Amino acid sequence: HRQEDELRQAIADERFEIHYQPRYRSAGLHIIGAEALLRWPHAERGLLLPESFIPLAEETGLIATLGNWVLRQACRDAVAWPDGLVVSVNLSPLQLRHEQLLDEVKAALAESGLPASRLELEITESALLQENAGTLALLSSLKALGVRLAMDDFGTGYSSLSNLRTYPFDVIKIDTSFVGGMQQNAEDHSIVRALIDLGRGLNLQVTAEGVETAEQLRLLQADGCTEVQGFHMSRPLAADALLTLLARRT
Ligand code: G
Ligand code: G
Ligand code: MN
Ligand code: NA
Repeated sequence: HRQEDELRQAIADERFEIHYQPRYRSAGLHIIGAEALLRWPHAERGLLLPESFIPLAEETGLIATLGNWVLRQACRDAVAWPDGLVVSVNLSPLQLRHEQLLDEVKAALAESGLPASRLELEITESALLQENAGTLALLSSLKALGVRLAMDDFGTGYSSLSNLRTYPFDVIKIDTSFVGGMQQNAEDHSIVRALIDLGRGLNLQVTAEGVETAEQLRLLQADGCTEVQGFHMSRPLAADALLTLLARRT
C-alpha cells in the first residue's frame, strides 16, 4: 500500500501539475484551445506521466478526488487565457459512473467563472462500453450546461459508430496512432480520411492528434481536417509557458 498512501498524500497536498498542449485551427494555425494533461512531479522519480499513476488512482477510487482537482484547476487556469479558448479535460471512465460529476463540473465553472462553452470534456469509448441510461442522461445534462463533449482516441479500442449517434458529442479526436502512420501507410491515411469525412457528415469537429511532421500537417489540411494538435506545433507546456506563448500570439 506504499504507493497508494503516497498517491493519497500527493492528492491531499495538491502536488500535481497540469501541462497544456495547444490545439490549433488547421487553417492558419491559430490556437483555439489546449488539452489538460496531468503530471506528478515526484521527489525521487521525476516528472511522472499519467500512465504511471492513473491506473492506481482508478483501482483505488482516488481518481474521483484527483479528477475533480484537475477539473477545478484546469478551469481556473483557462480563465486567464484569451476569451474563446477552450480547455479540454480528460475524464476517466470511472468519473462517468459517479453521480456527483455533474455537480462538480457546475462547481468548477461557477468558482472559476469560466463559461461552460470554454470547457470540453474528453471521453474515451471504453467509458461507453456498457449501454447505460445513466451515462446518456449524464452526458445530456453536461451538454445542457453548455459544456463541449469530445470523443477521445477515436478509432481505437472499442469503437462503435453507434456511440456517435447515441451520445451528444461535439468533437472527434483522431487517435495519434493513425496520424503517426498516415505518411508511410496508405491504410492509416485512408482511415484518417474516412474519420474526417465521418465527422463532416455528422456535423462534428475533427481534431487530429499526434501531428509530428510538416507533411502530416499538410496532408491533414488537404484532407479537410479542421483542427490539429501535436508535437510539430507544440508539446504540452507548463501553465505559465502556455500563457507566455498566448501573449506572444495575441
Ligand atoms: O501526455 P500524456 O502522457 O499525458 O497522456 C497520457 C494519457 O493520460 C492520455 O491517454 C490522457 O488521456 C491521459 N490523461 C492525461 N491527463 C489526464 C487526466 O487528468 N485524467 C485522466 N483520467 N487521464 C488523463
Ligand atoms: O488523451 P489522449 O490519449 O489523447 O492523450 C494524448 C497523448 O498524446 C498524451 O500522452 C500526449 O502527450 C501525447 N501526444 C501529444 N502530441 C503528440 C505527438 O505529436 N506525438 C505523440 N506520439 N504523442 C503525442
Ligand atoms: Mn485526450
Ligand atoms: Na486522443
